[in-house]
Amino acid sequence: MATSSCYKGGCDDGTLAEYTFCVAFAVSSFTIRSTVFSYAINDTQSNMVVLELSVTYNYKATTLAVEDLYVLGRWRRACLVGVRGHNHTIYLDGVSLRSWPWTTEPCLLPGGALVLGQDQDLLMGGYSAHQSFRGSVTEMNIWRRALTRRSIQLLESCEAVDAQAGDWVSWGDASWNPIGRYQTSTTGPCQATSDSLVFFNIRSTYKKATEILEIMGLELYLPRDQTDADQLQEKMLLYGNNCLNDAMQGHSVWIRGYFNFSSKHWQDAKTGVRLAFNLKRRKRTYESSRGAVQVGNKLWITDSTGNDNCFAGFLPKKEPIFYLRGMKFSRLPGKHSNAFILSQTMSKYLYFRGLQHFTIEYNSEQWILADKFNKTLAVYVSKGLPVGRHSWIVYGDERYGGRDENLTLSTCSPDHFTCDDASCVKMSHRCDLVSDCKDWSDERNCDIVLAPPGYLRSLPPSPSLNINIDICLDVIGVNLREMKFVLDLVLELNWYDSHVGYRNLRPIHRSNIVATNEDDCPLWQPIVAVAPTYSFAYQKSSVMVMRQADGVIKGDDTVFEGRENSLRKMVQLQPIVRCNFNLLLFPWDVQVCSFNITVVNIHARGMKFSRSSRAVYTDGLVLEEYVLNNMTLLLGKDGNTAGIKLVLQRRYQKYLWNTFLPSASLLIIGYGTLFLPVEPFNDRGTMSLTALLVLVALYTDSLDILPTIPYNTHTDVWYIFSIAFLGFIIATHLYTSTDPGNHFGLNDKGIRNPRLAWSVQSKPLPTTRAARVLRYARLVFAMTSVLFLIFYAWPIFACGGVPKE
Ligand SMILES: [Ca+2]
Repeated sequence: MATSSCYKGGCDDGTLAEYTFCVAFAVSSFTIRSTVFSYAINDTQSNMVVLELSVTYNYKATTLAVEDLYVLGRWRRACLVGVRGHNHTIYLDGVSLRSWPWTTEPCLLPGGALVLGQDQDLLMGGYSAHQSFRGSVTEMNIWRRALTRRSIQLLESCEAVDAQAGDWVSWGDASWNPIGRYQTSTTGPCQATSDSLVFFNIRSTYKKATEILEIMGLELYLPRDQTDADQLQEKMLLYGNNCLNDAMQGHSVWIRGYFNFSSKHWQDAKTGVRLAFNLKRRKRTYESSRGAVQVGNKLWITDSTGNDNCFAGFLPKKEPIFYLRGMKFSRLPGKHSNAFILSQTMSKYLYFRGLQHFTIEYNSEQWILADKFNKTLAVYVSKGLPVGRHSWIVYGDERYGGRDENLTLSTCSPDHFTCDDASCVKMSHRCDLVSDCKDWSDERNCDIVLAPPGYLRSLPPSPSLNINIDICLDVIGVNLREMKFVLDLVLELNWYDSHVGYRNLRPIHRSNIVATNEDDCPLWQPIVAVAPTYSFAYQKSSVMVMRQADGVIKGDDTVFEGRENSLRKMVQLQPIVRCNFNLLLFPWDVQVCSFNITVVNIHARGMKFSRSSRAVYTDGLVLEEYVLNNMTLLLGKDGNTAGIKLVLQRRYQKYLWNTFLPSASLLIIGYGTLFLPVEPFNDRGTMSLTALLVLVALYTDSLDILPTIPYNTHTDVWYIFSIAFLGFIIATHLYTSTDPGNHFGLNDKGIRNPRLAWSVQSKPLPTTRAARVLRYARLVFAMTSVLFLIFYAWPIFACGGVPKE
């Protein structure tokens, strides 16, 4: 590619203005690098362009995802196209793999050499066997122009016969001087593929045959001409010992065609297209349901699709790759060593040709996986096909002989699950509670937990475990007399168990249930108790896994790490919590109640509750007597204990209406008697006495709602004051009484007569004096009330109702 003068489309500095380089190649076996081509220049750096198992360009070891570049024997065509000032683009099989700008990263400097089949770092840098290409190379052409994408696709489709020769270097015209061992051949990407027919010595219905072939990436065979039909017949006679059919007087095989009696032609059963040639038909051919044809002695007839016949498949040009998976200890070292291509020749019935020297061959009713030294690695005993999930005898260490292992052989890509019948479903559909495989195998073995052998579920996962606890509280009952609460607690505990893994977690965590019962859980889980009652009563729990990180596909499952995906236990429990009420300020009291939630099956030192733990309660939670004012979560000194402090404010409004308002009214009535006329005494005395009696009755009633306590509450104080207040009013009335039976009366001079004090007064007291006493009494009682109210209300406001602890 060295240029010293300008050419059409060239330029002064010697670089190409436009170029296209194409080569077709097929790998026959691999070396370490298996370089297809490289461009060497005279500097110390690496190649500018290398196409090998990975594709590297411009010094940078950029690996392009060319997975099936590895398929042995498959023809590929690589093209490198450059336009100065624009891009270099590399194509594989007509598809653009990667582009990079010409200007910023110059490529194909002048003075270099394009080397086929070698990675040559330096111009004339010698050859290395482990970097050599082993396979076929053809149609290497170089153009002085950039072929369009369409032209490259035409090359790929083998349609552009005229345009195949390069206008600068032409494969057909150039003289070549090959070095090393080689041989010339006439095959190429545009020559007809030789063995695309695969015959199966297995009898099945027409429908089943098409299904088996579809799963294997093949189509039911349809002869294109008499040669194809003869080849099918030949293979059937060679391998089809199961295909002898008495009714047909010979071998029988399904093909994808049928005889149309109206047009008197054979037709493609799939597309309905008339075949280019007519198969020889047996005389007694009868009209039958369309879709199937049989052959015996080279004569063809239609057959009922419900009958069992052998079948043949058509291998597409891009052969399906089968992967053998599931070996516990890989006996297939190296990348792509588990990849195989289905093959059949006249000397070998079905066999799977490995991309790296391994083979799976059928031999006396068993399938044998062998390495290149013909050493048996695994055996599957069956007359049927080895595709799908089967129990193989895997030979590892010879001392122990074979061991049964479930292996899969299918065309499924690594992100797909292989159903038992070898069909593929997306890995995200594995264990998603919908059957996607026809045999439901994607929903089998869906246990979530992967615990290592010897896992102890009684042992906490870590000596220093961090548990996040979220508490949601509701109170469903209060017993005021016994000072007990019945709580409804919903606890959400989250922790990580790094010893275990999980399989096929679903995005919705509710579906990842590990256990719905404490006894069934295969993993360690925190067991909680509420102290001080240690009540386990009415407890329900479930454990689930939260999918928080992405999983890794391992074999048949997507595996998630225990240290990245937390476990969650939901516990609903209804403990009865006792709370020692301080009723000194009743009904203005505020109660503080506490209880603890303890994880009992872990060492207190080892555990701690996470700082992000929370406690919430139903907003505006109103209990019978109280309003829940506040709830605090206290993460205690003992790591495994979380304290809950509740602040309950008594709803005193009720007492205002049924205690204080009536009693205050009675006080006002009693006080009002001081304003009544002095005469008659009966009115004042009766009224105040009645008020006193009603007050006492009220007080007695109020005692019933409270527990028995050894001290007086604020309500008691109120009542005692009220009773005393009324008592003194009555006493005042008695004192001022003019009733003759009043022994406390005063004489007409207003001086107590000791002799007459206990005797009946014949003359009433002068009104003026009694009125004066009552006037003083009004003042004294009013002042006493005000003073009492001040002293009564002071602790309520001063302490906010919370008793000092
Ligand atoms: Ca599914």
